[in-house]
Amino acid sequence: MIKSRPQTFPKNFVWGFAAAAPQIEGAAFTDGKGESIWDRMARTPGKVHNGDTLDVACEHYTRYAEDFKLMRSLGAKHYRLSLAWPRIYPNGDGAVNQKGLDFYHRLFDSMDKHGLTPWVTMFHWDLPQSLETRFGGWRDRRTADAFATYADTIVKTYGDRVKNWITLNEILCFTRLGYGGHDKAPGLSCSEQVVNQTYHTALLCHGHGVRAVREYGGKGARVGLTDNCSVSVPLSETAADIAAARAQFIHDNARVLDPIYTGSYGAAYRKLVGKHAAKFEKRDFDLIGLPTDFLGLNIYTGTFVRAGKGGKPEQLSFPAAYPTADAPWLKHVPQSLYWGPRHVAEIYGVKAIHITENGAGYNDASPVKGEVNDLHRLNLVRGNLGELRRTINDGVPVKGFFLWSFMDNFEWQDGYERRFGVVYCDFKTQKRTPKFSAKWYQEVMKANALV
Ligand code: PNW
Repeated sequence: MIKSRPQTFPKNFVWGFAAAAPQIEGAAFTDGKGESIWDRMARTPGKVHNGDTLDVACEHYTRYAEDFKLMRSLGAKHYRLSLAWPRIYPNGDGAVNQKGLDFYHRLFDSMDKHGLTPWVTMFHWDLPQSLETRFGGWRDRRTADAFATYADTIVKTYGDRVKNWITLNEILCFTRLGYGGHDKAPGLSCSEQVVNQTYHTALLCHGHGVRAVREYGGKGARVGLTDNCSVSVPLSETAADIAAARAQFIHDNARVLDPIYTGSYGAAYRKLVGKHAAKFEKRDFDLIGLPTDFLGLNIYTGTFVRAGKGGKPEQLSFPAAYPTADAPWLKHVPQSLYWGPRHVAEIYGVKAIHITENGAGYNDASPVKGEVNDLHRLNLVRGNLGELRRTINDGVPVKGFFLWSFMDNFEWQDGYERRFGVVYCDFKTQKRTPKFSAKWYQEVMKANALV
């Protein structure tokens, strides 16, 4: 008999689920919540698949207790969620909405009751529409001033019960993909200089988030950014291709990770943006470069890089037959979970990394006899976790993994068709059905090992 060796993860490894307020809460205009740029976008014809809105979503606003019960029954002890800025400041700044603050008190009470530790993202794309209308949203630093007040408020209000803070989710997605002619809200096509300016406003907000946690977070508070860095994977794990992938990584991530970890716009940034650089004030970097406690990485995919002539990095395109999820950008590249963490540890000296999202988007079929067979998702995540374990075993400091997502939800421009949950959500009846992947992930968390 051959006995398999347990493929264990480190002691105290953080296992959990991830989700975000606008994608699950619904109640888009309840209890004084203000309109977000996504509420507006969803009402703009042709912008969101099927004309789907965020109005109802998973009704998590009223069903959170049963959701936490299910989450806990699956064995999770950690949950990454976001707070809705327009619930707390309906106009982004000005008067605070007490009913919004009260909702998250109830939510944290319930999490506490179910033994779930919160990891709170301050901002997950739902910018108050009023800031877009009055200031031009991320194009203008008055949005960072408003964020500073919002961050102070939430850290002061919840700091005694929330110890893990994430400032922003995926700067690229709400800056370039919102203002640079792509498919995220507010759906604008601005100049390259303006796009770089939106990044700069976001970096300022990140800095304010860190500052707020240092000032008001209390004992044991930790803070970091969640970034969806572009992950370059060496075509072969040879010295030349590894060096090329590393050079590509530095180049591709010079708008976000470089300024945060070096405290300036350095050579990599200037080379990347050329004459379209953001305007900034020197003191901005006192905020942007504030030390953080961990880095969150959302990694779903990567690109292959090889060493070309003279070692020059060459990014390879994906052939049509390359295995891909129903989300067309989600190419199956399990090694991205190895190389993403390794690059940030080697290049920026990051000492603690959390995978704050990983998962797979498919147009799953509805339950049959109470079961959802999603072997495609299960096997993809399993392959990813194998590579994550390999990077940990090589000495890369990965401390946690949050599966995206707990249940199917509003998948931005793809509406409700594209499902990322391990729990199936029937959006007509709001019935939740754990898929095969949920039951498998339950065993992984229980064993603290790949099973
Ligand atoms: C993330 N890409 O978005 C977000 O944080 C989630 O809110 C979202 O639901 C999830 O991943 C699935 O899409 C991404 O094009 C969107 O590479 C696009 C990309 C990556 C992440």
